[in-house]
Amino acid sequence: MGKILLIDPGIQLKTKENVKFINRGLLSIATFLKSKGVEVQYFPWDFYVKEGMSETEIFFEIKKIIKENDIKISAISNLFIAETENTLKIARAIKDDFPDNISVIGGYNPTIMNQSLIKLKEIDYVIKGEGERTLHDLISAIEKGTSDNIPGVVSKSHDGEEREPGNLRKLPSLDYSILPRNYLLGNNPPQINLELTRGCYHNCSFCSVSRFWQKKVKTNDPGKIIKELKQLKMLGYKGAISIEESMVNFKLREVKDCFIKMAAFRNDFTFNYVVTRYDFIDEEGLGILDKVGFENLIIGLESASNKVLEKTNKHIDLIALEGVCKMAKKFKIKLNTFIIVGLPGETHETYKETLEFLSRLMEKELIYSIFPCHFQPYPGTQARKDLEEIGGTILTKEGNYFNWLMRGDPLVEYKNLSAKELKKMMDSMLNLNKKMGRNPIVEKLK
Ligand code: B12
Repeated sequence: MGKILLIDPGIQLKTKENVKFINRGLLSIATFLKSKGVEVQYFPWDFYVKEGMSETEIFFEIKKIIKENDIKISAISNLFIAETENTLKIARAIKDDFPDNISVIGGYNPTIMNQSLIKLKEIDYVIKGEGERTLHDLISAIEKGTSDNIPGVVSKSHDGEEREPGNLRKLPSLDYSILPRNYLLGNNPPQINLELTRGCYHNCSFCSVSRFWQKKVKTNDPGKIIKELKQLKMLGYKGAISIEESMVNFKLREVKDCFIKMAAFRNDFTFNYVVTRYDFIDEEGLGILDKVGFENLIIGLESASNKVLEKTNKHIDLIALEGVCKMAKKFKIKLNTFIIVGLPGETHETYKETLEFLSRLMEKELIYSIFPCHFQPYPGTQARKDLEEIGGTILTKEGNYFNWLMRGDPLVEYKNLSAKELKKMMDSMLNLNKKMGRNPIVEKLK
């Protein structure tokens, strides 16, 4: 088997500072395959966009790589529903010129939508769930000519049984030297998310995570994280580091100790934000985050109406959450919250409750800024069922994947709340930030 091409279709987030992220899942797959002796080439679409290349020129570049390296398998990451259109466009362009090239896709959206995606002629295999071991098994089977009936793999003729996520600690620490040098080290380098855990114990109605990871939580070896930071420093990486995952619990000794070691790198990188749950934070943890130099802490609040929160199954106690905001005020790190506008069950009253709660906490300087997002009814989630049950309408087709982003227009509307009203709600959320003159994260990502 020759080289395998791993393609990151990039993220289309329109950001003022053109913030881009390394696709951690795809790099983990590349690292694992390399450790098993597979020759890999990593293609980050965003890098070529940043270089000012047009779409046609980028396709030309991909095809040149396939031709020159005689690549037989192209594996594309499709992490978000919002990037599916882009993913399929890439798969189609490759199939058009190289009909024998085998295309594989994996990530959140293909896992959930595998049965419809496998019907497309540009897709040969869909991998469900965690990708490292399954893609390696598929490659080995293709080599032997026995590629059917592999757990976790969907082919045109077979739907492989679900495969449990493996032991995260046994995967190698990421090898950043796989990435094109100019991408990792050039101007405006891509941001890096470190990974302390995979999966989630909770089962929030609007989220795809616990279903994807089969309600399991896998913890990483902190030693691997420190090894990654050492490699990044050695390579000369000068970008920003963040941690955004569902279950990183700053109350745990192992997590605290890992962050204490991270503080040794505070002058080497920018540590810009950490995302976690409000009930995973304590004073000691906040003090350690300050020592590392993290600028922002973001917690998922989603709504400040108990009626809406109950339906999300997120288990948030607003009084306890306010207590955490008070605790965080003693530290340098700024506390910000994610908010979802228009969750099923939202009414003018519930929205007013959320707005009042946020205004009050922002005025008291207990919340620095908010990060609102329109409700996105991902396929396979409970919130999507809730929306259908109350007669809500999805306004964008799944094919219009670019609409599934951030805070442009609402994706849904309800009998009691029109899209126009939801848009107005979003505007007043954003105004809360403006009024306080604080838009660090929102402005960056707008
Ligand atoms: C970090 C993160 C981001 C980061 C960086 C993403 C990146 N490029 O790495 C940023 C901030 C950019 C981001 C943005 C958004 N995100 Co986000 N993000 C995450 C988060 C928290 C972690 C992802 C991660 O790094 N996981 C760790 C790695 C190791 O796992 P992984 O990426 O899943 O990769 C594994 C598998 O997916 C699979 N796999 C992945 N690619 C491939 C490719 C192949 C070929 C194969 C075989 C397998 C495979 O194998 C990998 C290794 O096992 C997840 C939630 C979560 N806890 O997982 C949400 C999540 C992926 N995001 C989500 C969403 C919706 C968004 C936004 C649309 C947010 C918004 N509301 O607007 C934007 C979209 C940006 C855009 N398109 O422009 C959703 C996707 C839901 C869906 N069904 O589409 C998730 C699941 C959260 C949720 N709410 O449910 N996100």
